[in-house]
Amino acid sequence: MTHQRLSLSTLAALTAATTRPGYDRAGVTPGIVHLGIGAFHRAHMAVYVDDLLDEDPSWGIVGASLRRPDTKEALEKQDGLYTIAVRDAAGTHPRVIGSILKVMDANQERAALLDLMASPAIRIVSLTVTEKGYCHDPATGELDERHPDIVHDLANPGAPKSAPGMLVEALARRKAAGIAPFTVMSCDNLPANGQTAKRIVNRFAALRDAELGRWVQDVAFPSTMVDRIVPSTTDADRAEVAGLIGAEDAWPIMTEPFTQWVIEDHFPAGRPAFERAGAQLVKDVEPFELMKLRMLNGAHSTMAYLGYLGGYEYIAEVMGDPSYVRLIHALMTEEAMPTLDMPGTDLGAYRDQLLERFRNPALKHRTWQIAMDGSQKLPQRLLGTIRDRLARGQDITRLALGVAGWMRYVTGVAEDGGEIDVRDPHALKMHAIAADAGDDPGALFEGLVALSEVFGTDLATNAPFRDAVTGHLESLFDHGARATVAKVAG
Ligand code: CS2
Repeated sequence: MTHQRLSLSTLAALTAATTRPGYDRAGVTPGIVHLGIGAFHRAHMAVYVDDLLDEDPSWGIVGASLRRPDTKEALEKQDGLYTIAVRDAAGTHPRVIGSILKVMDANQERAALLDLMASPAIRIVSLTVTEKGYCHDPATGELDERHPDIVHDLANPGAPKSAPGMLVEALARRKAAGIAPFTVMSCDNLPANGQTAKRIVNRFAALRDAELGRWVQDVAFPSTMVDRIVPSTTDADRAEVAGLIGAEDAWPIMTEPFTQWVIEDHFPAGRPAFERAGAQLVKDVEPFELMKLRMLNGAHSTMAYLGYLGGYEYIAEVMGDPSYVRLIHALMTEEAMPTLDMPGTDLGAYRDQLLERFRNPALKHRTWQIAMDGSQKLPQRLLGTIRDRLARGQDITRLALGVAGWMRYVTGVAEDGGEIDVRDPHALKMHAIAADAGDDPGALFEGLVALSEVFGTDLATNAPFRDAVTGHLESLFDHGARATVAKVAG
């Protein structure tokens, strides 16, 4: 059956099973610009804002895509509307979200986007630009001043390409017009994401001009911990959503029931009442970020590399293998949890809830998707935990297996000799390192730890770390991922 396209004019005709915006969309005005309008933002923050627009319609979102125009092209035809399909074993529940008023292509509409960001109505600029969008050195957290986009933006400050360049140009325009700054809210999966954004934006502004640098020091950068699992949407998902809502949606989002958002309450220019939509507003987000990165994401990346190598396409399949479950259970319980300082939080219950979420049979979350950009993810997911434990002379067996899984994965050669499509900013460099090392675990280790922006010099020269990782690598080359996981998990 062919359906009409989802839009404001077809909203009333959607199936009764579809939840729709509970406010008058025509009365919503922009208060937030969001940079990096990917699937995650649309499954997370845009939903919280959608819950609040009935109370205050001045917080609509204008999204900006920094890289690809596909979201803009799809949502333009749908008046910004799209479906989130919330899936679990019990079924799929569709909800149409209306909080995104429009999407702008930062490359095509740079001037108009900067004008909007500089206008007084915009009080928050939020970000999901991924780890690499910060143009920083993940090991030190400092701006990478040699990054080609940063070099470009410092030479052409009025026509920036990078997220730091866009933020600083918009802030410079506000300063020139006598308009108070917006709050910058990072929603990326980085530790101390607000601090990181602040460090990078402040440095970029100071490099542009000392006075601007001083003015930008007063901008607020609250940190946030964000959590919702969002696999990429497939054509089969689109077909299912069309049937469920009774309209064609080119850009739906598939996600899980669980959602969590912990926000540092520091918004001098005001904010929506996020707590009314279920967000936790706290003084210090950092313990929550560490808990999520080290437990959820640390386990996720470990399952992604070792699962992919072991022939598992989806996380739920990995969870069907008892050795892998024992491995990540022990990784979280024995190695990650003792490094966390979370008085009042039941970490065992948090872990058990994560295991349940990973088991969600309806969520087709590919190991390959999570495996992407490992060089940017490893530091906060596994290496920080490893550092803390090594400093106390503690065991790192399972964490080191996660790292060895990554090293084996980025060789680009699967266990059956086929090619792995490694997506990573360092993919080419890593390919060359692996080609030089052949199947010599020691050489592969030495080549990869020389990526100092990932490992720092401390880990590169740490003997217990080297011994643990190369021991696992040897087993991965000789016996494969499934046998190695079974051996380590016991
Ligand atoms: C995943 C995360 O793709 C990945 O690297 O580990 O995107 C994960 O699904 C989210 O952080 C969950 O909040």
